Amino acid sequence: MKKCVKCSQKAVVHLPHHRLALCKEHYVEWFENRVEKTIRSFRMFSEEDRVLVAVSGGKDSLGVWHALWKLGYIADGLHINLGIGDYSELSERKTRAFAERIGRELHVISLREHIADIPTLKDLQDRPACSVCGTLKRYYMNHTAKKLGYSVVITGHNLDDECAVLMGNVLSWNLDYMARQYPVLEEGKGFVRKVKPLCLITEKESALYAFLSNIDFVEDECPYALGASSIDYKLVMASIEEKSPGTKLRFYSEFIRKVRPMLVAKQDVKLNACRVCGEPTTGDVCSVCRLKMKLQAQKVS
Ligand code: Q46
Ligand code: ZN
Ligand code: ZN
Repeated sequence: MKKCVKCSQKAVVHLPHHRLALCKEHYVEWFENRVEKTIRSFRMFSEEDRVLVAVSGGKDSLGVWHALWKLGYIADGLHINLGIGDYSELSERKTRAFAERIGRELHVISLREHIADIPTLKDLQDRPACSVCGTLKRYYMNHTAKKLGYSVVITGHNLDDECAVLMGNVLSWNLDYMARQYPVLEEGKGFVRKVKPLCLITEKESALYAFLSNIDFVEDECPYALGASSIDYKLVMASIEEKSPGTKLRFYSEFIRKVRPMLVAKQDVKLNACRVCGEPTTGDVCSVCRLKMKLQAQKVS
């Protein structure tokens, strides 16, 4: 029987890549310390910032909100209801219940009221649901945070998510996207700052924290998640990790340390304010306003 390295009680968690065995209480403490250290080492935000957590109802976003609450940070939540049938209804319900449990304010917006639900937009666009969904989530996170006076948006992206994105970008050598992959996306040019305090925490570690903290999260995957290429990349990374613990952490953190600084120096993206809504865009009218126009044209015809 493995013993906790901190207190010698029975260990419930074994983290081979950190060479750690921990009991429940010390695992929760380890996780929260790691979140705190990540926030500090990347200077994600300070006490003057007003912080908004983007919460989907899944383990990662509710977990990071819970950890921030335990660490004494004041952070409110933002839930975007995507209008994906029962999945979205359950996600909103669990997010509302969690906000009540920790006594923090939750803002809820519905895509159906702002533009249209994801199934409708997916049909309109003939693009994968996740691509239009990702664009809209980024847009409304930024737009809502600015409107409500928050200076920082926190997302629950974990190490597995970051590795999958990095692998996708490496496989197509998308240097512009690689240059933008960092745990902190600075504010400016119409964007609020966006940060990822779970970027050094694996999906398994995050799930375990949620479970041990009795967080009631949505366990079902979004029905559109199947078939996303990120799932294939995650499976590949998982099998390498199994044989060589620590590979994910090395792949991501060494990219951040060694490769990204070389790419950033070459980046120069010009952004304008969208002619219709004022949000940042590389063109004249942003992709969300173009989507709205397309929807309007479809209604008229
Ligand atoms: S919610 Fe949206 Fe995800 Fe569903 S449609 Fe794809 S991106 S899978 S995190
Ligand atoms: Zn212990
Ligand atoms: Zn616009």
